[in-house]
Amino acid sequence: MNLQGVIIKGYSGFYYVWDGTYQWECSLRGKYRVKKQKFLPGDRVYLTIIDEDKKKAVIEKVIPRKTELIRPAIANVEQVIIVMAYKDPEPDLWLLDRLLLMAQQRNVKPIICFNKADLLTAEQRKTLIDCYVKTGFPVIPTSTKREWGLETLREFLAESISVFAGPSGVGKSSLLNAIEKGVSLKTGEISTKLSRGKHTTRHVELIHLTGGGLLADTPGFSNVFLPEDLTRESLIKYYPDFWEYQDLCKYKRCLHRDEPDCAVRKATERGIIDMGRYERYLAILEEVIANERRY
Ligand SMILES: Nc1nc2c(ncn2[C@@H]2O[C@H](COP(=O)(O)OP(=O)(O)O)[C@@H](O)[C@H]2O)c(=O)[nH]1
Ligand SMILES: [Mg+2]
Ligand SMILES: [Zn+2]
Repeated sequence: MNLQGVIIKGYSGFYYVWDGTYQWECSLRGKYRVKKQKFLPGDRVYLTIIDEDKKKAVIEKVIPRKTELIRPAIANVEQVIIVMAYKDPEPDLWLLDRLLLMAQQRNVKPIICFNKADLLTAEQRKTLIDCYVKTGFPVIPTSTKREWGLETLREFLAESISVFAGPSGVGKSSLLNAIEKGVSLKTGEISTKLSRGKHTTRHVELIHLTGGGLLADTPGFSNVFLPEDLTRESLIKYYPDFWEYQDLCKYKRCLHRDEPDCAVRKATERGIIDMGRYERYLAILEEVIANERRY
């Protein structure tokens, strides 16, 4: 074993591994072939070089996964870049809140990206993102048309394994192309498969960025199911913008719905907590309670 790297894709019996400088075409050591073990993009592996010039190697060992996303199937994802457009399409804040919840629940760091900043005035943009700035998660306004925010986004992507998420049409592929000039060739295959709508059979590929980091483009989700093990009391764990107030509620097990002396509701009435975030919290809470009854 003389090299360490990350699988960026599997393709017709080979795995392609990025070591930080070079890409290696790898086959599996016999014991893995026998076990018919499946490896995913994002898996960290040890290699033995077979042919230095042709960049061929064998995967000797796989480091246990820290996380595993199912759709897209990628191991060890550290960050999800949740992309919404300021406009065209209108931001889907219901989806955004669900994606924030899912990411945190799976120990993936969420980063919010509002794209198409060129379509709104500075003031209009501020109104939209203010409530998310309050969550404490990074919020990055971008425009691929004007090349705004790309350097900031690059900095967040360096060093990590990240995936894009968000509805289609918000500019995920455009962002990837803007961040990594000349990547369009590499993503061409993905785009054509996408346009045929075959999300599930599509092979997933991580792209190594010049500025560092690995990134996967995804077809985007429009519907996200809530995690089944979410309970009514645990929901607020995923609302950092509410935390300051929850300890001030009269009842220890306050769900911040209609309980007397609820500090979260009061903070909302005073405009400190964003009304929209709170209303969507209430709707998700109802859904969680309905799910609890079902199981
Ligand atoms: N005005 C504007 N349009 C953009 C921007 N980024 C992408 N678009 C356009 O939005 C459309 C959808 O972009 P695409 O990258 O395919 O979105 P995806 O479905 O999320 O991958 C395309 O027509 C892009 O040209 C932007 O920053 N500003
Ligand atoms: Mg796309
Ligand atoms: Zn409360």
